[in-house]
Amino acid sequence: MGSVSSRSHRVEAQVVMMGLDSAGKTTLLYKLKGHQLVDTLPTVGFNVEPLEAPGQACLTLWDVGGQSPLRASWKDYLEGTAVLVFVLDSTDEARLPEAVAELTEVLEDPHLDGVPLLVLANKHEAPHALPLPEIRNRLGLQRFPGLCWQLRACSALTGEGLPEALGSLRRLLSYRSPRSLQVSAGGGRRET
Ligand SMILES: Nc1nc2c(ncn2[C@@H]2O[C@H](COP(=O)(O)OP(=O)(O)OP(=O)(O)O)[C@@H](O)[C@H]2O)c(=O)[nH]1
Ligand SMILES: [Mg+2]
Repeated sequence: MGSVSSRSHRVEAQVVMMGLDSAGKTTLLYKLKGHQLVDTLPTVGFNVEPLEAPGQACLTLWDVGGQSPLRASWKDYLEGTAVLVFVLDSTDEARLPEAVAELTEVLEDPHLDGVPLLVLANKHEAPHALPLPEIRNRLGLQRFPGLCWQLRACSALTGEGLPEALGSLRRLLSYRSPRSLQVSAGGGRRET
């Protein structure tokens, strides 16, 4: 994978999307691309698409399959990552601990040193979705004091929350320099 480069105010960045199988990553990718909603199949390997995002970023969005046997290869996608997007299924309380454990393992990879994290609590339109504050508590991301992160609720099905998620992505892309960061009350870090 290529690395982030900045050319006359335009940022080209690799954004890698991970999460347990069935969290909704491929559905999100298609929705963000403006495609018709289609029935997805579990992703074997990855999908990759260029993505026009608000601001001056030109993103390449990687959607990496989340089935259990595929997770060992997640580390192969991390080099050159500008922002990690971790997608959760907000309706799957039973597998939330598994998702947190997988996220924790990914965050320990040295390729993610200084790389911001966007957690998307997907399927939030569902009536039995876990509330965002509960997801925030159960993520326990304060265990990673140097980590710059944001949590957003969204629905790949309805599109709810996706403009805000893209806004967060844009902000996180600009938070890459550790010297420009400070701890914010919201749990993550923000630009000075
Ligand atoms: N209710 C609801 N269902 C969703 C949403 N996003 C995805 N789904 C459904 O969740 C199922 C899995 O979606 P995928 O996009 O294939 O999940 P994935 O994360 O790509 O799964 P893997 O490729 O196996 O890692 C599909 O039936 C989707 O229709 C959402 O926002 N709300
Ligand atoms: Mg998929």
